[in-house]
Parts: sequence; structure tokens; C-alpha cells
Amino acid sequence: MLTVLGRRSSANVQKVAWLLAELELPHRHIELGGTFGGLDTPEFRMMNPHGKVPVIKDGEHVVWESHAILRYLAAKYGAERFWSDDPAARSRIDQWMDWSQVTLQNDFLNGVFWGYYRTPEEQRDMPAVEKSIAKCATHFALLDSMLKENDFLLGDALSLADFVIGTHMYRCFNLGIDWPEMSGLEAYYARLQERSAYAENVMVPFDELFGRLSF
Ligand SMILES: N[C@@H](CCC(=O)N[C@@H](CS)C(=O)NCC(=O)O)C(=O)O
Repeated sequence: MLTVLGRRSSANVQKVAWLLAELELPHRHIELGGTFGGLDTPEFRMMNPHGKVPVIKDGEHVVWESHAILRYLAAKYGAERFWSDDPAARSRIDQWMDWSQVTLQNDFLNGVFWGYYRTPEEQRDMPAVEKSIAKCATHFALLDSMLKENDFLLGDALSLADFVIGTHMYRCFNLGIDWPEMSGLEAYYARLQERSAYAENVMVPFDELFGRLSF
């Protein structure tokens, strides 16, 4: 039996939970981290020495790092549905996954979500937050132009690029930030919300994280 470990309020866990739901893969989900704790036990550190979620256990095989987990699941169980065996097609997906991890997450999750939402108001560095919002607006404008042409980021079918970028759309549109006009991205977010796998696994209330820097 496949096991996923990680609190459902974590965006990195949500990417994995959404993919598992799309694949309709039977699994059990153990909430860990955040208020659930459990990341410092020797048993957990044996699985992930960094003490972070998500982690999956597939039989005896353990994988940590959300994007590595997505690639593992898509390769093993996806039958090329969301990733590809073809190196060229795969690299088109990988480049957006890596860009999301390195650039978008730095500006959105670290700069805006942590800098604004998770930081208590009196500790916020608003000039830094404004800079991150401006960087995100540039990233979102690029994604918006792609999504005016296509239903999903890389064409008419969902790919791993959508799992990693689409997950952030729920927070992007629910933080109370006035983004510039981005009707392509809004339509994309509306399409994602129609998918029960997205609605059930990504649209998880995150108010427990408001003003909370402790985990
Ligand atoms: N790059 C890692 C980041 C992992 C990470 O930072 N996970 C956070 C949750 S999003 C965590 O474990 N935080 C500690 C906690 O939730 O207690 C990944 O993509 O899996």
C-alpha cells in the first residue's frame, strides 16, 4: 500500500495528493508536520533526513521532495498521462517544474505567502513584500499569455507542470491581493476548480497558517 505523509494544508503535500487523486491510486494519507508534529522522530528522519513533508512510501521505497515524488508517481503509475518517456516532451514539462520550484515559489510562496500572509502584521517587511508581488505579477502575466492560447499550461492536456503551478493558484486568488488583469489565468483556475481531484486536495482552507511562522 502506498502511503503519503504530510499535513493537507501544505502546498507541497497538495501537489502530491492532487496527482494521486487524478491517478485514482489507492493509498493512505497520514497527517504529519505543522500542528500534527512528528517530523523530528528518528523514524521520520530515517525516511527524510531534512525533516520535511511530503514524503511517500511505496512498499519499502521512500521518496521526499514534492517534485521528485510527482515524477516518481507519474513514471511508475501514470502511463505517460502527465509526464512523458520522450526526452524532448519530458524536458518541456521539467523546465516549467524546475522554474516553478526555483523562481515562482521563491517569489510567491516565500516572498508573498510567507512574507505577507504567514508573517504577523507588525513584523511584515512591506517594501520587500511589494517587490515580490511585482515579480509575481510579471510571472503571472507570462502564464496568463500562455493560458489565453491553451486550456492547460502546455497545451490541451494536464501535465506535471500544472500540478506544481496550478496548486499555487488557490492561494494566489485567495490572499486578498489585487493582481493586474489576468483573465487567462483566472479561466485556468476556474477550469482547475471543476476537477474534483483539485477541489478536494488543493482547495484546503489555509487560515491556520495566517500570521504563523512557527512551521
Ligand atoms: N522543497 C521541499 C519543501 C518541503 C517543505 O518545506 N515542506 C514544508 C511544508 S510545505 C514542511 O515540511 N514544513 C514543516 C512542517 O510542516 O511542520 C518539497 O518540495 O517537498
